[in-house]
Amino acid sequence: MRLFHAWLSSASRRVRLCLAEKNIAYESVAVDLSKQEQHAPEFLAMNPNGVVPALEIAPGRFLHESSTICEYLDDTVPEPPLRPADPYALAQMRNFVRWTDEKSLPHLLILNWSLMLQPTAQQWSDQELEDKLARIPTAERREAWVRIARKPYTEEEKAEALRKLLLLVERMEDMLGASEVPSTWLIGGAYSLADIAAAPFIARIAEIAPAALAETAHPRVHRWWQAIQQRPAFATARLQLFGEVLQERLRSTATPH
Ligand SMILES: N[C@@H](CCC(=O)N[C@@H](CS)C(=O)NCC(=O)O)C(=O)O
Repeated sequence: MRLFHAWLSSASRRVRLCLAEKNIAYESVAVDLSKQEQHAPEFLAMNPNGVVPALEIAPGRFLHESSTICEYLDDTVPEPPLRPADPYALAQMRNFVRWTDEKSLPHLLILNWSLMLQPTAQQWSDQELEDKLARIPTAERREAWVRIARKPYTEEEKAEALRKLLLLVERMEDMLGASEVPSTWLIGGAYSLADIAAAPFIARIAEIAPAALAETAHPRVHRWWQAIQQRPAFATARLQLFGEVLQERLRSTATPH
């Protein structure tokens, strides 16, 4: 298998976590989002949405959408199982994953892109921007790139994005307190793709708003975050700290070469 991904991308991190839990060997192919490698025709042939990740499961056979990829991996490599057997719990799991896709990712995008992509994108000429936009397959992402290149998100918009991202912590605290039998994990009393879906967002919140994960603020999410970081797969999946990567990039661009 070959995974086309970006180290800091939440959707890619999910798939890496899933691959690591299942101990699946794969070739890692890093896609540079700041160079729009995800919009190149070769990449669009793998994922027509022009976003990472894409997984090559056999020569020339590709999957996209992190949640779909994770379910495929759980179907084809059943051990350890990462979905509840009970259909009701499974439906809850899927709804939660979808909720994070719709309600968490767009807000994290605003915060991450402002840091990672804006410095490069705002230097493009109008012609460069136009050429790049022409290769982006979805209107939603074209708009996001226009914002980053020409109309940077304001401090108010970023604060609002963080406020909305933090709703995930509230939701998880409720979910973790709702089950009749207390469990560390979100759905059905066992570690699942729901926990994997949330992990990249909570990892980012741990960096930008750590107080939200304090024991005094959200004790159940606090325990969940401690527990997920103890899993061997967490280290294997390399959810490096954003700040560290940013510093590293700044150092390498500052060094003449
Ligand atoms: N729903 C998709 C979201 C994928 C996604 O948004 N990927 C982002 C990184 S987390 C990306 O490739 N962004 C680059 C772009 O939009 O140009 C999934 O879960 O796979």
